[in-house]
Amino acid sequence: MNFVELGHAPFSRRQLLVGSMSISLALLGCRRRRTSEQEVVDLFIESDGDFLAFRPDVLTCPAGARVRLTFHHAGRFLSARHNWVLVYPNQMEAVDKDVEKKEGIISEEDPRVIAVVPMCDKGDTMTTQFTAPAPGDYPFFCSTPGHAVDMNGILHVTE
Ligand SMILES: [Cu+2]
Repeated sequence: MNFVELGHAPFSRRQLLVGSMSISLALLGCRRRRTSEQEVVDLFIESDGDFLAFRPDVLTCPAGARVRLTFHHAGRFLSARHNWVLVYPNQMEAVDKDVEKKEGIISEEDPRVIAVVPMCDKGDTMTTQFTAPAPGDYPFFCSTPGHAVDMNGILHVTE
């Protein structure tokens, strides 16, 4: 009994090692492939000078893409702050109303929110990254109290 156990122990340990090594290699391979296959899309949007509007007000990207969105506050005279908030369909009014008394500061933990560029002062440029959701039209807006009604647009996510 003792002899058999001794004889088998090193062999099964080696098998185990080889087994776990190939599993971790497979995982690594998967992860690497997924990252390189994920399309990266750079989007740029700014405030329309001192107007309460985005320029452009329609953005497009493919579903599943890694989006790097840069927002620029292009105001030159007015000191109102702007941000860029992307939400799920039909959530703009509710999210906007909820932050009305918090100077428009959005929590990234809010499940209705897909992505947020923090509040920008005149001349600021900020970037956010997110994975584009399923195909559809997603509203974006500025959550500075009173801005969303004019300062909004659509992210058009294609197949
Ligand atoms: Cu604004």
